[in-house]
Amino acid sequence: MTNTKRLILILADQLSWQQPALQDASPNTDTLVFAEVAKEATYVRHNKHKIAFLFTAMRKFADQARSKGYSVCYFSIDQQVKTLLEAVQNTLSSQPTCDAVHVCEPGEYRLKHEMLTWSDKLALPCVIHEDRRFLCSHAEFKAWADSQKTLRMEYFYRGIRKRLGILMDDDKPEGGQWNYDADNRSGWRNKDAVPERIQFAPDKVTQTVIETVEEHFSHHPGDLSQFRYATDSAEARAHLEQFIQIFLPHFGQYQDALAEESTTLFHGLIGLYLNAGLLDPLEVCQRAETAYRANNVPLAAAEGFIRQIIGWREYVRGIYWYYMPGYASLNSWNANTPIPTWFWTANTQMRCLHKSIQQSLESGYAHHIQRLMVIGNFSLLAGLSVTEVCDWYLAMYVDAYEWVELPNTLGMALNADDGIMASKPYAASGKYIAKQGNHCQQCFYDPKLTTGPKACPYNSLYWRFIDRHLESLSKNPRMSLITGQWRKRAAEERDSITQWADQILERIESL
Ligand code: FAD
Ligand code: DLZ
Ligand code: SF4
Repeated sequence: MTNTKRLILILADQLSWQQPALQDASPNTDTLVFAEVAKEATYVRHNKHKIAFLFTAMRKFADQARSKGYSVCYFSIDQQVKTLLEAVQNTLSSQPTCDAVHVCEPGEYRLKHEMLTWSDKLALPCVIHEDRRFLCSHAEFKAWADSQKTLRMEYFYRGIRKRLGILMDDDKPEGGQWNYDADNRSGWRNKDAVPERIQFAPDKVTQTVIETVEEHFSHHPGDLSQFRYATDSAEARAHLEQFIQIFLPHFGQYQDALAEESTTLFHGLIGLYLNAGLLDPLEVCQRAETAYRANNVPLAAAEGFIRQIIGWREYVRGIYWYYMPGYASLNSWNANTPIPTWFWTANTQMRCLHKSIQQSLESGYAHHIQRLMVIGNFSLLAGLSVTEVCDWYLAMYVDAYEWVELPNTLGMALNADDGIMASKPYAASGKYIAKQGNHCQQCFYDPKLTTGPKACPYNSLYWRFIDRHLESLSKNPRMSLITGQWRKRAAEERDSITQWADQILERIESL
C-alpha cells in the first residue's frame, strides 16, 4: 500500500478487482474514475448490446467500489464528457492533491498510444500497468515468437498448457493427445434439443442504461428488447456454471455446427464476460477441468474448450501486440470491394448469411463458425474491403475489442496477414456450409449448383478466388490439391464459372 494519492482510471472492459491498477489500491487514498464517453462509444457503430452491457457493468462495478469505501468519480454519457482524457482532467481539477494517474493498459493500440502522451498533457506521472488478467505476458509471447519459424497456435498452446499444468498427466497431455478435434465437430442434424439458457432480466440499473442507450445511440444496430446478458461477476459466474453443467458436454461435438433452430447451440457465450473482466480465464479453465475429472464432461469437449481460452485467446492477443501497428494495414489479397448494405440489414436471400447477420445485428452475438465460415468466408471470397470488414466486426459483437477482433478477422477469416496466423486460407464453398448444418434446406439457392440463377454464390466465388490467386496459392502445399483440380478443368468450364462469379459480384447488393 502506498501513501500517495492516486487517480485510478478503470476502462469499461477492465471490471475486475484482480486487474493490475487496483492491485495495491486503497479506499483511504485513491479515487476511482469511470467514464462513459462519446469517443469510445462511437469510433465504430457499436452494437447497442455492447454499449448497454459495458455501461451497466461499469455502473455496477462502480457501486461495488463505493461499497468498499472508495471515492468514485463516475461520468455518465448524459454528462457529455467526450474523451477518457477529459474525464481524467475533470477529476483532477476537483482533486488537485492527486499525484499520479494509474491505468491498466487498454486492449487497443490506438488508446494505448494516446495514453502514452498523457503524462505530458496532464503534467503528472501516468502509470500504465501491463494487463495481468491474461495468462501470457507480452515478454513471454515475444520470446516464443522470436524463437519460431512460423507462429502456429498449436505449439503455443502446448507450451502454455504445460506451464499452467492444465489437463496434464505429469508431463504428458491428459489421455495421451494434445488435441481431440478428430472426435469433435459434427454437423447439425436436429438430433439433440438445445436447452434454454439462463437469462438475466434487466433490473433497474440495466433498464435505465437501456433507455439511455436508445436515446443516445438510436442509429446503432441492436434490439435491446432482447437484452438478457449478465452484467456483474456474480451473474456471469451463474451463467458459466450452467454452461459447464449442461452445455459443455456437447461443446466439442457441435463446435462447428450451423443450425436453423439455435443461434448459440452449445457454445459458452462467455467471450463478453472474459474480455470485460467479469470472468477470469484461468478460473474458467479450471472449472472445465474439474468437470472433466468428475466424469461429467468428455475429455474431447473439455480439451476443445480449454484450448479456445488458453490457446486461441492468448495467441491472438500475442499476435496483435507483436505485429501492431503494421498488422492493421495488411491486405495480402488486395481486397477492396465495399461491403454490401445488407451487412447492416441482413436483407439477403442467402439463408446462412441472412441468419448469421440478423442475429449479429439483433443480439451482438454469433458463434465462431458463423463468424469464420459464413460471414468471414463470404467476405474473403468476395474480396470485401479488409478495413470495412474489420470495422464491421468490431462494431457488431458484444465481445469485440481490437486485440481480439483484428487477428481473428484480418488474419484468420480474411487471410490478409501474409499467412502469419493460418497456413492456408479458411476458404470454402457452399458444400462445407451444407455439411455443417441445415440452412441450405431453407435457402433460395442450391449448394449443389455452381452457375445459374439458383446456384449458391459461395461456389462460383470460391473458384474465382482460387483462379484469381492461382499462382500464389499453388506455392502453398496445403492448397496444391485444389489448385491442381482447378487447373485440370477445361478452359471453357473455368471461364464460365469465373464469369458467373464476376456477374454475382456486380449484383452483390441484390444477392
Ligand atoms: P465459445 O465457442 O464458447 O469459446 C469459448 C471462449 O474461447 C470464447 O469466449 C473466447 O474467449 C475463446 N475463443 C474461442 N475462439 C477464439 C478465438 N479465435 N480468438 C480468441 N478467443 C477465442 N472473439 C472475441 O472475444 N472478440 C472478438 O471480437 C472476436 N472476433 C472474431 C472475429 C472473427 C472473424 C472470428 C472468426 C472469430 C472472432 N472471435 C472473437 C473468436 C470467437 O469467434 C469468439 O470468441 C466466440 O465466438 C465467442 O463466443 P463464445 O463465448 O460462445 O465462445
Ligand atoms: C467499447 C467501449 C465503449 C463502447 N465505451 C466505452 C466507454 O464509454 N468508456 C470506456 O472506458 N471504454 C469504452 N469502451 C472500451 C474502449 O473503447 C476500448 O475498446 C477498450 O478499453 C480497449 O481495451
Ligand atoms: Fe448458404 Fe449457399 Fe447454403 Fe444458401 S445454398 S444457405 S447461400 S451455403
